Amino acid sequence: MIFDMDTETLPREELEALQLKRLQSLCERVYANVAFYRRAFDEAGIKPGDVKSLADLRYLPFTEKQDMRNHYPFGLFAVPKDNVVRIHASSGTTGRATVVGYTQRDVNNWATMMARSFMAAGASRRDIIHVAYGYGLFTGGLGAHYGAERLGATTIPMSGGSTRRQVMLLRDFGATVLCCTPSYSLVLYEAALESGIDFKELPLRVGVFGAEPWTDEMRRDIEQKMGIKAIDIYGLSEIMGPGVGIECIEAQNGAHLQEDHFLCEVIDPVTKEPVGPGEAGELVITTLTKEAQPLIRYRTRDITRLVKTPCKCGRTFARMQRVQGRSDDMLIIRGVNVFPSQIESILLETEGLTPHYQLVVRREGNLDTLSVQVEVDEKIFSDEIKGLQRLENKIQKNIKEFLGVTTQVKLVEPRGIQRSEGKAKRILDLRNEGK
Ligand code: DLL
Repeated sequence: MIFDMDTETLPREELEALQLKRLQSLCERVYANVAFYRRAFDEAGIKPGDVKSLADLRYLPFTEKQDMRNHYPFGLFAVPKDNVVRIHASSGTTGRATVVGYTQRDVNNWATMMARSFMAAGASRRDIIHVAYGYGLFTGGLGAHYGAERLGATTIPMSGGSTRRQVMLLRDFGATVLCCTPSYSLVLYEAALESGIDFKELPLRVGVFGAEPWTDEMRRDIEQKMGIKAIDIYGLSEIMGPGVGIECIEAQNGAHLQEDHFLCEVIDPVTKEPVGPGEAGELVITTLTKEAQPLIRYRTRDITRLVKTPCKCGRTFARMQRVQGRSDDMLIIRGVNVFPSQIESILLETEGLTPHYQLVVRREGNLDTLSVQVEVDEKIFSDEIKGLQRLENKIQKNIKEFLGVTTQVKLVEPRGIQRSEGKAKRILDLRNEGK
């Protein structure tokens, strides 16, 4: 089923006409109301009236995370502060937090986009939606919450943490849809097993999982263990929060981007020029309808590809392929570029390994080295040492063969890798610690 049938299936020419109209009005708005953009347009020698077609987008200035930090906290608002009804912020482990503001209309649009997303994931008002994304400044919890209510579903505002209690309530309330990070779904699964609860016997049928990169191999593992359909949801706080894009349950093949609200491009992160159709690069998003804090050509750092071919669900919105990783997370190991997700795919194809892993990067002399720590399952763990060493060598060889990087693989006992209640920390970077 489709929540906004007319909009989500708009023929592409009509969609593009709508996007152009919205882009033109956006340019007028930011030029008139945001000093940062007025200056950026002036420096680029562009006036809002110069935007005559969507192809003119490429002449507009980019916005980077650093620009948001430089104007911390409210310097990029395009409306008076009194019109802002909500603030979110991303934690920012390094540097200042990135702040995002919303007007009432922004919050309403977001709720609608999340309701669309739930419906694309196969949910309806008859569902019980358990929201285990964190509530607070993080956009996951409240974003999913408002969308679930807009859909008319029964919403459980669980937030993250208290894992054992979550599992009990999942069972007792009979949740049919679970929202959390893919890595946390596995933590819930383990906790359930320990409490003698089998997810396959619960009414749960869909997981709406995102906020961190994950692979199709990880999806298969989750679906098979939990007996659910696992749907990929994409979003980022700077642009809105969860629901910028979501896979449909019919195809489970790339997240449909909400193109009536977001204009999406893929660029080469080095030359900053658009890549060819279907090629991989950095996703860049322009918010077409955001009032409080609109952004022009925001560089997400997420590496993906856009697919515009028709989808069997009937939606015409383009699909972004799974995020390969953030350009910031790309490791360069002895000259070879590698994303954690590529290692994850190889690990999960190997029998006896669990989806719990961490990559440790160190510096030796001038070179970065990578060690892969991955948990084995109970069965393998009871093997003799020789067997474990053989397995380590086999994984090392596979990684070398498929990705061309030399790694050191270390098998870890079951539960030896730290669990997270939100985004999993896949990379432990010890390069600056002199180790
Ligand atoms: O993670 C918003 C969100 C909440 C999305 C719940 C989905 C579900 P931030 O904390 O600002 O916002 O982090 C955004 O997380 O730029 C990506 O690098 C990554 N990310 C988000 N969703 C996915 C996904 C939320 N489905 C950053 N696949 C983004 C891969 C994702 N990476």
